Amino acid sequence: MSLTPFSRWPEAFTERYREAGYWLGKPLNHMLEEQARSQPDAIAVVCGSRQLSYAELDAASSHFAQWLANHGLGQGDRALVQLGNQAELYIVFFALLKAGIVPVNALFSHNRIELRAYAAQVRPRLLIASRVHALFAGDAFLEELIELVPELDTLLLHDDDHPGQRLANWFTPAPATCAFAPTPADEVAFFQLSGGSTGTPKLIPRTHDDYYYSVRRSVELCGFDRQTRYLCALPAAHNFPLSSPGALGVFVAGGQVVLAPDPGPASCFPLIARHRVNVTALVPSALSMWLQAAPDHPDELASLRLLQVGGARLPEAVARRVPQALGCRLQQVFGMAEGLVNYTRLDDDDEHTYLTQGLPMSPDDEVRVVDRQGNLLPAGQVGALMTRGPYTIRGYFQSPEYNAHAFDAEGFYRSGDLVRQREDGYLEVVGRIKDQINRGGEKIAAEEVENLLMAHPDVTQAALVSMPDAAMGEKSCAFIVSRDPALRGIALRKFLRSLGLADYKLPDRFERLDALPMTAVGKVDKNRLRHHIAEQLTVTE
Ligand code: OOB
Repeated sequence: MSLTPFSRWPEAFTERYREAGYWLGKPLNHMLEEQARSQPDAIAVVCGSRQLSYAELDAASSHFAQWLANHGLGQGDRALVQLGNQAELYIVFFALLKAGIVPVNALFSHNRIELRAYAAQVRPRLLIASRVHALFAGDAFLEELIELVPELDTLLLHDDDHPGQRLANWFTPAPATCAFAPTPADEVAFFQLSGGSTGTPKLIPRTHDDYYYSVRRSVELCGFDRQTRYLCALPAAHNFPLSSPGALGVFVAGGQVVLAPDPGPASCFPLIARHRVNVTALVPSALSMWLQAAPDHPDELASLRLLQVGGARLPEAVARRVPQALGCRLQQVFGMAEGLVNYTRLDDDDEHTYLTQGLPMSPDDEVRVVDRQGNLLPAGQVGALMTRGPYTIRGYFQSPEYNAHAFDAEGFYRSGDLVRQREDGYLEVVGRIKDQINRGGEKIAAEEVENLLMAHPDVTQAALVSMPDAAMGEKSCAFIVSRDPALRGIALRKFLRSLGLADYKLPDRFERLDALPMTAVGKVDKNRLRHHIAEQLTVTE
């Protein structure tokens, strides 16, 4: 059975990262086993009225791993998982790691198009999904997936209304008939999802070694310990609440994860008060909602000590309001599922905390800021960010052509962000060159939506650009050239929905043009389109 292929780090780097103590040669489930040994009865996860101790989380995931092994699944197999913010997500994640099965954790907001794209790439033998999700309420989409991936032979559906299909049934002891083991630590453990800028979403292979290091280093920098009570309010499978330091950081430190169904104040504030939560992570658009709601809830946030904000640009004025309004410290986090994560440090002065997006977390993170020709720029100048290091991938999964320009010959990843690096190494994110919309932290690849719009029989040209939005930071606007003068935005939204595109990728606004403006080199002039819509918004406001 062959393991999941990926672009490895060259030998010299591998040796260096091992010698430096970054890569331990231990699988990610090691963190859980350590806690189950040293403090079995401590609460690891709180989810609604349920609580799971470390011993319970460890046992449930081992039982499920055994069940999977008994069913002939193990090393070399891959799984497609779609679960929301619930304890099962962690049990399933650790079970798959223990059994050596490599999962893709799709977001709960993902729809047919995204799941089909992931399934087509990883060819899963196992699907774990929820009947609560509209996609899996009936069997039509399951059949579609099986047609696409005939090797998909084990389907586990989480359904609280039907006891036979409760995932919990697989978390109870199974007869130990088959052996199971995680993949070797320097092999792929699971896939992260990229925001991407291309037609099909790219998958990010993360090894145990690199991911475990990024989590341990994050824990160190963010001061997580056994007293940490972390509210997971963002989608739990996303890299930020999973690993920066996120839930895995809490498990490394031996603290407690409290799951929230969504990041809204109405869900989160009562949970913070009830479980005396002291740290959480938000995207800037959620923070704005919290700042609005906080004055009406003076006591509920009393336990909060640290608020991490990242995923999208945080305006300085909003950043500065955090301590007063929420009674806690702010930490800015600028990260990417491909690897590199930057943090402002807990003892940074106001200038760094409010004006920068932090410093790379590892001494071995290599950062370059380059001009259009790829020349290195001196500190203080704005350019494109490139990076490599002990937890930054060397290539996307099975994408040789795309990798050829996403990575340079020395293995540096081109993140597509425009940054300024200060003399002291701190980064400021000032913009982006990748063709992406960052809608309140959710990333939309322009090309993916444009291709789908062009599939409409009456659309001849389409361009998706960002437009400013007070609540979300950015929203998306689709410029359309159509042969049918009566074609409406509402019909196009309906069309995209019928294709099965995730809701957050549906354009927020449509504009009709007779032709798209072009640049001198014959590309669609998106700068002009962005200016056009921004101006129109100022006029109408
Ligand atoms: C996080 O990861 P992704 O993969 O969803 O998105 C990465 C991209 C970055 O390349 C950048 O364009 C943007 O999101 N971004 C920020 C930012 N943090 C991320 N832009 C401005 N300011 C920030 N603070 O978003 C992610 C992964 C781990 C930790 C935190 C965020």
